[in-house]
Amino acid sequence: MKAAILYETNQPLVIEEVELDPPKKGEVHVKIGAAGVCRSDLHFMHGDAIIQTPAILGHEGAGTVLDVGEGVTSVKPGDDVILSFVPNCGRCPYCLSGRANLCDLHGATSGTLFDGTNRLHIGDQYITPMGKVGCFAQESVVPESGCILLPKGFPLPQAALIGCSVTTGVGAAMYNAEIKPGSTVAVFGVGGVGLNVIQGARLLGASKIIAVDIHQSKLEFASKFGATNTVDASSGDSVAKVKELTDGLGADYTFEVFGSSETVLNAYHSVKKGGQVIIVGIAPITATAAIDPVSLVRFERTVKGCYYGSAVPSIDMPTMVTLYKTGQIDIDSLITREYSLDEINQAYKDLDTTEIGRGVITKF
Ligand code: CND
Ligand code: ZN
Repeated sequence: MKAAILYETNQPLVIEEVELDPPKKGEVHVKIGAAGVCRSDLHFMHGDAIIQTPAILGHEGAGTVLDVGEGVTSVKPGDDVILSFVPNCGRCPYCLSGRANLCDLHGATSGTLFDGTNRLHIGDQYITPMGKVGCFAQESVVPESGCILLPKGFPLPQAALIGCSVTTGVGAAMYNAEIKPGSTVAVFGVGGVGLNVIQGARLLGASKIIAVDIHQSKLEFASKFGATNTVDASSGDSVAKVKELTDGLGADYTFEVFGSSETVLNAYHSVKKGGQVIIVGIAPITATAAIDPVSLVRFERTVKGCYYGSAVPSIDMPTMVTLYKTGQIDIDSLITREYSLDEINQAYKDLDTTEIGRGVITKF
């Protein structure tokens, strides 16, 4: 089958034929139908995050089950599924305490499937599937717990986005921050994930939702998803502007959804006393952010990390499906560009420019 392979950082992905072994016990063979263009993949391409190469990136995907390994009971050939990039073991302390997004076994076996081996190779050379998904490919073999069953006929591009940006963004507002109705929110970075934080905040009844970005086109687009105010961070002091829009207090909740020291600090300094700062963006591995402990204490601020929307994929992704089907979240308008797998390098160039919304690979 055909896949886009990362051999070296800062080099284009290479489209190549790859061998995919059949699913083993507890695994599922999926034909990829759609794969979202998320910034997390770009971090690996730039060397801002580390993955064993060669690797197949792509963690925001959906597809159709082709075949199942021994013991698989929750899906069968022909079923459409969302792929979770944190398949979970169901037995570790995190899974057992309702925090499947932090599954220990998933972390301990990162770079391989749960049994420590890989199904992807070119000859003797094994290839790493990002997040046990690796959906920048025609097919993938994933753990059963990485397959979230979809209702019949659900569109796969929209399903793919539920596989990361929707659950990550809406989940950050809903499950991590648990935004209270009437409160004020500022979102730093309104790309694919940030727009979903905005629609999550709107859904939970935030009274003011301030979109902060460096591109005017992105700020205008954010209004479609519920942003009530915008701050252009490309000029001037975005912290001062957020404060001005919140009666000098700062917002009740600020979300960092780009991934840099600068935006983390801006989100921190824009939150009001007693407020919450939720960090969603993945900063480069070498990044640090110097937060002064005195303001943390005296202003009783809370800084929280949020991975995968603090969601339990098997329970909360079906909730996202329902929110979409009932018109409470808009995924259709998020999808602004469609590509073929062959165009993947262009798709990532577009992500890094002023293009609004989310790109999705729909032709493999
Ligand atoms: P995308 O590139 O679509 O959005 C990032 C946005 O940030 C863009 O609109 C930029 O213009 C904007 N931006 C850049 N610099 C600034 C700045 N100084 N101030 C304000 N805005 C700025 O990326 P994405 O939405 O796909 O991903 C966003 C981050 O979220 C990224 O770091 C990604 O790796 C991370 C993420 C995290 C998780 C998780 O589980 N926590 C899951 N998926 C993605
Ligand atoms: Zn993502």
